[in-house]
Amino acid sequence: MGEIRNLCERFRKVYIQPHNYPDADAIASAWGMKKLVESFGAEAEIIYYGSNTFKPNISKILSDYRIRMTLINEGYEIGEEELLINVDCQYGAANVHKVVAKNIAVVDHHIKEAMQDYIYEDIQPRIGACTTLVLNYLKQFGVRLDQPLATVMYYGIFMDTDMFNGRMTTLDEDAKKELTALYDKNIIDHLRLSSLSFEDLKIYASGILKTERYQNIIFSGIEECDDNLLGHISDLLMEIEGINIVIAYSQRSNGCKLSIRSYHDYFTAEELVRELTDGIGSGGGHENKAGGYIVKNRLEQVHPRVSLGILIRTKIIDYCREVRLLQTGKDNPYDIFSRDKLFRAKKKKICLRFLDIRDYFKEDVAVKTLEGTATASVKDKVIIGVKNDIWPISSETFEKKYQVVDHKNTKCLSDGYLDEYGVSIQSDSMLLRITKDNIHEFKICMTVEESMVDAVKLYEKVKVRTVWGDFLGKRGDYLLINSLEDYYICDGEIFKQTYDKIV
Ligand SMILES: [Mn+2]
Repeated sequence: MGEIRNLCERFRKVYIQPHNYPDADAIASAWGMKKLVESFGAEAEIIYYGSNTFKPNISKILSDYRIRMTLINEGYEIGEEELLINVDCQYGAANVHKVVAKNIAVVDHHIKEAMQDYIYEDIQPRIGACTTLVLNYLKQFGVRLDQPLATVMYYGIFMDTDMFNGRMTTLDEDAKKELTALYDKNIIDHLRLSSLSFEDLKIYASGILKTERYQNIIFSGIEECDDNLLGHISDLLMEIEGINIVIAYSQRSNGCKLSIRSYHDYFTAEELVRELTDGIGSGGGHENKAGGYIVKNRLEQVHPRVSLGILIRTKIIDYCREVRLLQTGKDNPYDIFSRDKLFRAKKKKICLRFLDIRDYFKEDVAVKTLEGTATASVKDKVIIGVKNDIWPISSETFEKKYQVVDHKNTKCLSDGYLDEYGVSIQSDSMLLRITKDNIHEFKICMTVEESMVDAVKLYEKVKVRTVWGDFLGKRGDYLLINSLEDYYICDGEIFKQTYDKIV
């Protein structure tokens, strides 16, 4: 992340370009990026392609806060000593006008499109709003957030995450929390209460009429509409008696926007959106609400000649039929998986970072990976694994499975795997973020040799309900069994790195 500063300082001028017809997230990202670049002492200008008339809420932001953006035409060119930063989009993609430029950087939260040689790139498709990424840069470089910037950024995240409901990661949650302390509530209330136009009402009505029901699930394909309108529709459909899953989707020029609700006993909205976007888009969210995007090009490559509506229906219905639910302490995995599939596995001697929650917190905490949250108390410890994976463990179990290593310089498997956004542990009053930059400060433990488990490779999706929460295993993951009360899912790749099969 540090290199963005060196980069900006190398150029005479920096142009910041969001996607065409910029929305709230694009504008907030561009404006935040402009302040960042200016804080490095470089000159910055926001350029965009589209129209000079905007929806009322966007117009209000631009005029109230005097955000200057230059409308550009076809064939716009910047110099060789100048830098172009595309935000909330990727150079060469269909939704952004191609500026003739030699030096290109990208900060975006969509799935990576073209293999392009950027001199700097930060593409994080899991993150709900590009604004969240930009906010992290501002924080990292100590740029002071004034109320106008905080308000615009808050609104950017609000709009891009289906009103904080869909596609939120813990990083977006943290950003929201931080901006809430600074923003102008009156402006946000005003914007919130003017996000629909009178014409939207017709789309709303026709969307509701065009729903289809399959048992407990509702599908609704809606014509092109505002993202937040889609959220309103799925919220309303969720209130229908007997329905506990809503899948609402709306076509866009280069894809399809998804808004999902689930109050199903064990399918979360988040896992449904992941299932739908797997390989063809991106998505995220929470237990009850999630959002995502299917990219048209990907869809046509992976599922040629299939109508989107049919694909969505089949995927969801099949998924709800296929997943097997296991509850620790109740379901016996030895009865469910055939004996010849089970094998013994021994934990490799590996070193991982860990921490005692009580060293950092005085109260219960939420242990957050970008993908989900577990809760733990001050008496527990937290192990920092690989691939942004962390989990709480009771001190009792810790004693049995790990031993503390005193040498600060021991090589740890945890160290190379966190990204710059990392993971976090949070209580009501405090936030501890663990990233690749501070991982070395944490204590080290080593797995003890005797740690053996029974394991089975999964060929179907399995969801395990444990005391810590629900965990979903996909094909290729492993179910590891300590006892009938204690079994859990282990990611396929992590299993290979941390266990040896005993033959
Ligand atoms: Mn965006």
